[in-house]
Amino acid sequence: MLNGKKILVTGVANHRSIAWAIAKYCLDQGAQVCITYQNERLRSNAEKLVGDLPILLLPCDVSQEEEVSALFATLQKDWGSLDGLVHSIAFANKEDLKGAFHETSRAGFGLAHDVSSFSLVILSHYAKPLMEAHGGSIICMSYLGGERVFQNYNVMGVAKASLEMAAKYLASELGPNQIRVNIVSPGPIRTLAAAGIGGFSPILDHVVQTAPLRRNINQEEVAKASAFLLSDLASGITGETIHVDAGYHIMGM
Ligand code: 1JT
Repeated sequence: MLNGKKILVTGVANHRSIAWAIAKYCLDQGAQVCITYQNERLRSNAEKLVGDLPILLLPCDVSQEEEVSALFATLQKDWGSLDGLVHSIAFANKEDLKGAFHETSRAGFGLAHDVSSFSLVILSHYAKPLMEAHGGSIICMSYLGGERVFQNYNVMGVAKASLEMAAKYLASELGPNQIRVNIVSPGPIRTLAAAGIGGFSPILDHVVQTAPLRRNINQEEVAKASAFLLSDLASGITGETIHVDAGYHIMGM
């Protein structure tokens, strides 16, 4: 499905990461894959995951512009071009994911938006020159909390709304260069991001009771939808959101 495509995957923290499932699936589908790790602390983790798989491993903290430009300089040198970019990065302070949203600090609000939304803009900016000769596909991970209000999701919901609109402005602007930009919106999954959330189990249980498929979804299902959007099967699709959520988002009462 992705034979010969060169795909950059950001946001691999550990074996549970959505980004890791996407990287492995792309590799299985014949792509050349590069994953990034945020800092030295997470480097050995990433190295162990990669093991002897043919995956390129490079550092990139998206909050540091020099690291983003260095990453794409290396990809330009090693690969010469890029077909796919996967944005699977989000961060908010723990205290901003509970209690009252109106108590979010200016710094916490800025941090969540910088890491979770602006990072798509800066990565796309640097990816554009590597993609524009042959076109490309950019995807990002959102959550329904960016469209509807969920208790405790708070500042991340506002940051996901920002991420989704950033993806649509990018889709409009990069479309003339045959670069597509789409959004994947998974249902809740137990990953490192969810580990910090007190009371995550009731969220998963509620999906089982409510979603049309009466179950939760897993990382591999997100990876399959992502691979579709990265592939030429989705050549006519841009600015779109695919909910990989067992249908949860269609339900009212
Ligand atoms: C972050 C975290 C982004 C958790 C996230 C996230 N996107 C989805 N989740 C899981 C989640 C969390 C809550 C929720 C539903 C799903 C934590 C670290 C920062 C980035 O509430 C309905 C709170």
